[in-house]
Amino acid sequence: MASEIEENQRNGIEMEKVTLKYPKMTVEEAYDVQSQTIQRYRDRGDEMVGWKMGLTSVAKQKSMNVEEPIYGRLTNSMKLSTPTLKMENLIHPKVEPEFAFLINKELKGDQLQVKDVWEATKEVYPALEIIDSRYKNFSFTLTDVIADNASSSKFILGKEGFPPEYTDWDNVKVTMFVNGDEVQSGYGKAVLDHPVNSIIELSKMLNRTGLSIKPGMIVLVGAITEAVSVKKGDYLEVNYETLGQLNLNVT
Ligand code: OOG
Ligand code: MG
Repeated sequence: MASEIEENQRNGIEMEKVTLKYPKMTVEEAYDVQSQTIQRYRDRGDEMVGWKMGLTSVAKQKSMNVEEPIYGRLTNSMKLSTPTLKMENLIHPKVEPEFAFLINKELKGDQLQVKDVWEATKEVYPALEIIDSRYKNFSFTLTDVIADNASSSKFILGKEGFPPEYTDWDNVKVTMFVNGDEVQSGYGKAVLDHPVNSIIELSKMLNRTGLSIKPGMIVLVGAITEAVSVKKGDYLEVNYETLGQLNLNVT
């Protein structure tokens, strides 16, 4: 399953849900498939650079018909270094405004407090995630989406990161424009009431299999608004108030 998923991720090929063949797959097994998929990226010389949380808002869980948060793995090859998204090898990408935490001290366990997370956070960046489920119609069950690395495809960070005390992250308003029209807006609190809670939740989930957030890792905390479908020729501007703006050209 991992080799099929890895190939479809790499080439942007649509596939049937894996649960059609393996309806009894457990969450643990799905994370194992995810881990083995990313091992195949590593075998090709790619490197893991962090984690992403997904489905961290009730609205997002409802719209995807899944009832709990999930995590995925981020690799170097997913990181965009220029604000250009090539449609080549993508299926039906959607863009989400997020925050990315840059962690500089290991975070591990299911007992973390807010203070522990902030002590281990070097900077927070405004960020965009591009998700691209490999499943037809962007439709999946919990275990399907976990096996497909939580729909991870690409991500891009803002030019500048900010120290934890810079602002109240739950009250930052994010507004997304596509081709000049406002399409979505939301506040940081859409992410589990406060983006910092997403890191606590991630650490808890990782701890079930003895994993942790390592120094130097980036964590995408989850979408602040609904994800927006994009197509070739689109131009996105995403405004993060005093944190600045992120742009993306879809080519
Ligand atoms: C799952 C990934 C969702 C987020 O930030 O909520 C996600 C999906 O909706 O395909 O990345
Ligand atoms: Mg996301």
